[in-house]
Amino acid sequence: MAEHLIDPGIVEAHNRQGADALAQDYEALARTLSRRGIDCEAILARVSALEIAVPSWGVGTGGTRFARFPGPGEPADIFDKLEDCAVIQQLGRATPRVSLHFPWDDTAAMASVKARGEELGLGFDAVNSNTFQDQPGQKFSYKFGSLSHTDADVRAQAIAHNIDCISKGQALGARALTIWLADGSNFAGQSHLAQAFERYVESVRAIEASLPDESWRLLLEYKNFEPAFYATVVQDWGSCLLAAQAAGARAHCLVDLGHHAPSTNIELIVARLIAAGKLGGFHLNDSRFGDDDLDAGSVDPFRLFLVFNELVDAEVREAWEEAPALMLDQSHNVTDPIESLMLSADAARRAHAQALLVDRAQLAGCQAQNDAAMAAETLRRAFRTDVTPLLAEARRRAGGAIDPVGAYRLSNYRKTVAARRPKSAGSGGGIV
Ligand code: RM4
Ligand code: MN
Ligand code: MN
Repeated sequence: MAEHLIDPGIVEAHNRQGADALAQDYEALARTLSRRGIDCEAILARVSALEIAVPSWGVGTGGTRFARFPGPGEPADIFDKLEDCAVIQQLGRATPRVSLHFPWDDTAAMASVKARGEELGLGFDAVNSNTFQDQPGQKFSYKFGSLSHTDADVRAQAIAHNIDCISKGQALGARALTIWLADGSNFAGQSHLAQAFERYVESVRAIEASLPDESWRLLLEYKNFEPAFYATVVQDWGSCLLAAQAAGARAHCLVDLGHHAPSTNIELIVARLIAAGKLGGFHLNDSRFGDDDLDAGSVDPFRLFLVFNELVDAEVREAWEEAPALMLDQSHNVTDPIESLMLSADAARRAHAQALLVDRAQLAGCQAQNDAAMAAETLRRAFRTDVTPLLAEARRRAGGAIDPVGAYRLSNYRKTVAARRPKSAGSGGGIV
């Protein structure tokens, strides 16, 4: 039995208030779906099984490059972060695992992190390495790159850090390492475009070879720009796919929704990576411009739905051996991170539910007949279905809150932790 940080009595009382309305709304939805030949209970079972990992770095207040405005009761270390993640899971019941970032989550008490997770009912998802910042006492600087650096000693240091992350992940029971590489250049001619990529591939090949066993995966991110603005070594899904193919069977691509130019057709990229057998996972978030790291589905829920539509389609076609891992990756500046992460997990489940409602036979028929209008309408019909009662019912049955944000606010959790956690300092900007 997991330790509950929010008094279950508060959640129960709050649920009692919403129970009648939910029962009526769920029944109405079940009737609507049944008219469309869909069993609401079957969709509920599928949605309840969808698990999304929470990023440890997401529970702190991030910021922009210009400033960070800390919130009250921010987590000071990984143990505080686990508590916040446990609250997200207690109320939302969609996020049973946490994704750690090293060295941000390093602690002298590393051995007890797993045990604390277990007490709180949390497991561990992909671990993340960090060669985009220099750490105190580090021998070589990453100012001019890490895994793709011109100097073999710097590359060796970055590879060793990644291997260290793998062993930390092993101790936690994780089964994947995610690498986001900041390497790139700011001036034409600064870096040899082909050779930098070759060096990166050689480095990730060494890391893939260090994975403990066949169950492990190496997840490679790509990002179109930033912090390098002229050329980024792994700037797009094509580069990422080339690297994953060269690095070995356990290397896969990770699609961070925020790592594309505006208006990029991300669901098409998803379809291509599935076809190549190299879609390893997602960092879900939303954006208007680039790596904005806004709450998933907050700007463009239809795009999130279209991504999940590709995933459901691939599953129906049995297009993969292992489903891609779903993780959130976001940064908060003006919201309480706990609320934002609960809402993002809910948005992912909503998109999944809507995608499960797509009439695939009808869609295939429209496509075969080149009936563009009805094909689009088939998708929109699923997207327009309000599955809110289904998501709430899934949480209620799993012991969570019908309305997680409402229950969270009622609990005064943030105020309680603010009283005992040290006040976090503001800063001149930074990502997390
Ligand atoms: C990057 C990338 C990585 C994350 C860092 C914090 O933009 O998305 O996944 O580790 O941010
Ligand atoms: Mn990411
Ligand atoms: Mn990012």
